[in-house]
Amino acid sequence: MFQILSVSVSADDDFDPGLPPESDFTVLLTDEQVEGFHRDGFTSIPRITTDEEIEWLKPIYDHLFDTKGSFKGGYFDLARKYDEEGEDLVPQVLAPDTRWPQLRETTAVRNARAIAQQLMDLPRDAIKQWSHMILKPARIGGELPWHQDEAYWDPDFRYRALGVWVPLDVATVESGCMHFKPGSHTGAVLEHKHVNDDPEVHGLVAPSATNDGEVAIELQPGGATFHHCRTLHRTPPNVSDHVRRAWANEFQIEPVKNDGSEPDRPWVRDGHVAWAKRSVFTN
Ligand SMILES: O=C(O)CCC(=O)C(=O)O
Repeated sequence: MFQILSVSVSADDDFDPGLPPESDFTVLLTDEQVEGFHRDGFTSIPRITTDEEIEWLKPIYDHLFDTKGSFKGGYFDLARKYDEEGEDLVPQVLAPDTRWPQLRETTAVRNARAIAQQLMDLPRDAIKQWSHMILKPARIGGELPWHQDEAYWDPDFRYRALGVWVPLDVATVESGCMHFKPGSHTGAVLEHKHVNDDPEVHGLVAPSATNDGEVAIELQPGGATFHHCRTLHRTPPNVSDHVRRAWANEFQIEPVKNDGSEPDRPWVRDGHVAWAKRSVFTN
């Protein structure tokens, strides 16, 4: 999960996805699943939206990744230096819903928001939503190593946030499904580094995290995982013969300034400097 950074949207093509298919499909978590989320820091459901909506989302998703340019700065590969030439291994599109606000009117987001409210026990207006999409190409999709989403964020603020991750394709261990460390959300934000120890690479890694005790959640398209912003999670490389597309929706309250006692996160500062120097912003 990533804090929204400056991205500007330009509608420089005429692709029009229209409105999402209408559906009254509604899902909430059982008491057991809510309890599991609070105990383990994650839970999952087999379905958050309809097959029809997944089919509506796919051309939007593919268009965003095919064109790369609809968002100035909002497209980059998580596993290598910003805007470096080469084949994309873990490309990401930030805030696709600023380009097509109807993405927020989907069954997936309606159900995800209702479940976020259930898990955070907060009124609807208190919870903000944003989203990003991460693609793992068939056979060559790279890994996203162990990290906590909060490690991406300014340590001077207190957060209440969770991520809802929805695959558009079958997500298995082979294709890069979500893996979680149960209970890790109750601890501190661990020391993180940028991948390759290079602040020009957006992805972070918590070097002290190991795979011991991890839980992999395999899902069919249209299923969903939910995780707390401190839960350690990773996704392995996609070694399958099919693409792994996923849409992550994030729900959070407005961050609140803390008392300054949270340990510094120098990697966040280094990352902001590298982000501001990107050629897409300076040229
Ligand atoms: O899509 C992925 O591979 C990773 C997603 C992730 O880390 C997240 O949604 O927080």
